[in-house]
Amino acid sequence: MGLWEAFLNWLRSLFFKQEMELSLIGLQNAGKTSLVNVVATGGYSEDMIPTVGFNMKKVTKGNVTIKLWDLGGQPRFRSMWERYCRAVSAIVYVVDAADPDNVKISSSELHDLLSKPSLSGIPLLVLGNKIDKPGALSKQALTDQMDLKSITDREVCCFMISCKNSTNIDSVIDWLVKHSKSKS
Ligand SMILES: Nc1nc2c(ncn2[C@@H]2O[C@H](COP(=O)(O)OP(=O)(O)O)[C@@H](O)[C@H]2O)c(=O)[nH]1
Ligand SMILES: [Mg+2]
Repeated sequence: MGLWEAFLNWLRSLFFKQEMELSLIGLQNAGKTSLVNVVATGGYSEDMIPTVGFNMKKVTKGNVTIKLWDLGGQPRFRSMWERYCRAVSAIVYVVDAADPDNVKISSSELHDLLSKPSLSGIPLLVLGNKIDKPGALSKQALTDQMDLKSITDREVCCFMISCKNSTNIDSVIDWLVKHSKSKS
């Protein structure tokens, strides 16, 4: 095992000791499932939330619970997001940075979600994924197009990542560890 892989594994082991509930959200195809896999390297148990038409999964490992769902195309169920998002330690929002046509939709979905009063103050981590692909947006361009600077009611952080190449996954895990409740 290389030094880098050993370091990532150490970060992972820290992460799964934390007591944490987080929401992982984004448009379909953004890379949410890939992110869970690359953070966990397997071993998650998955439960579908048994709500008709509401495509949400709940994955649990150790003390960490991740509620994960695809946004877009389900406006009828939007009132439910709020209930599932409430009281999480952090909202992680994944965007396909190599699909500029979708960034606008992704942005409006995000701002829509954040406008829910019960979600105010919950820290937000925005991840521009697929930076291994040619034509992927820069961090600056993504920040501008997602209008992240306009979000002032909470802590906002943005990383550019590649689930495929494990780029910046260490920064993601590190941020999550810092935003979890430490177990007493
Ligand atoms: N090139 C590249 N493809 C990725 C990356 N992350 C995910 N994908 C691909 O994007 C597609 C959608 O990923 P998935 O995790 O299923 O997205 P989800 O719908 O948000 O859960 C799949 O074909 C993945 O293999 C990445 O970092 N780079
Ligand atoms: Mg998925």
